[in-house]
Amino acid sequence: MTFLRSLATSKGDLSSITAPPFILSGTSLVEYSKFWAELPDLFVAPTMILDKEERAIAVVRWFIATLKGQYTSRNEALGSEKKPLNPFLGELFLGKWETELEGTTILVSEQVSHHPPVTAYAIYNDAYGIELQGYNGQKASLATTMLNVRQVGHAVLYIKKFDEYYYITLPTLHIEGLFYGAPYVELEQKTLIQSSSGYCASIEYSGKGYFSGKKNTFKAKLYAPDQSSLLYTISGQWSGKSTIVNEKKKSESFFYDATEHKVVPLIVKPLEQQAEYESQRAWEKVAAAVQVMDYDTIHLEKSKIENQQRELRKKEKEEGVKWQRRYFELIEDEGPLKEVAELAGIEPDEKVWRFTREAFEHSPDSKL
Ligand code: 0T9
Repeated sequence: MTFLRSLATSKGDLSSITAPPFILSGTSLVEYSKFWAELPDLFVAPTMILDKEERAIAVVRWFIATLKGQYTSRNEALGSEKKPLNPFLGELFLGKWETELEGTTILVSEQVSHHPPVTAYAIYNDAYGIELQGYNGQKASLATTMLNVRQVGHAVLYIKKFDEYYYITLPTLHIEGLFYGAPYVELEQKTLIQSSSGYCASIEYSGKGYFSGKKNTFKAKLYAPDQSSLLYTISGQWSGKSTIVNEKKKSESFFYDATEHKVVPLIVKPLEQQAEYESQRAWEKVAAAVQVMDYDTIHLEKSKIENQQRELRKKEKEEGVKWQRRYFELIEDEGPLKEVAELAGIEPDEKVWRFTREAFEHSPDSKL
């Protein structure tokens, strides 16, 4: 009851929710950025496709493939969705994927705002010349049986070889199963993937019994530049199988099977080599206490971090300085991206968080 009441009074700020111990996770939300590239082969695949249209399809395939990790991995690993730790300002999560064919793919994720919480990230593979960056926050509201979560922010995929951008909006989601103490995520509404090449994909989501009787359902439409014609329709389950229909030829073929793809684990430095502001090191004691459900220790160790943060903010105020983000900056979106967003009728954010790669590379943090 306390939990449901705290949900009701959270005023859209999910970080303020007091969840019962069994629903707590020892993982910080800053880690969730890794779900964008746990399938490095699909992440770099578009860089090898010369045809624009085929390339746009490969981008949609990679995007669809990320959803299972993003939205069902906690259920699979822990039995239900868990409440992540609320990252502190400046918290970092760094890592890399090393695979035989794709080489090194790097992840830099940083908590760039605490009130409201915003996480920014960059993921790049130089061998293939591809980079994803983005930022996200959440706005929640409680309905009768579920928690609705709107995502703020967007992601941008850049392919160097073709100097091509893909502007990706984030789906709205809701949490079901709250009353049974077994929460899980379902996606709703849509994602737009607008390419600077003109191609645009609109992906619509639904749960049980909307398009079909199945959970995690989607229907994606890929349009030619200027939305002049519908080229492909892709449908199925993002956590399962999907097929693609060529609208001109009216032929159907296999698109993706999420159950057949194995995620590549991210390599994170051992805790003793991490800086104190790196997520897993900073939350080590809290995470250990969550493991054994020692509520007192969870509370105690969390409070230590919170108090430390309060001290920092106080000091900044006294000295009249602002917290310096480590590797991202908030800038006005005047570049080519603004136009890409407008192609799809997306109202771009006035200011956007962008990765400052030089700053990262000049720091010891880049030694992964
Ligand atoms: C970005 C993702 C996001 C973060 C999570 C809503 C949620 C926090 C945000 C949107 C990632 O790219 C994708 C996946 C899952 C999202 C989380 C699911 C969830 O429940 C939490 C919120 C904060 C809660 O934990 C609410 C508490 C409780 C009702 C659920 C256990």
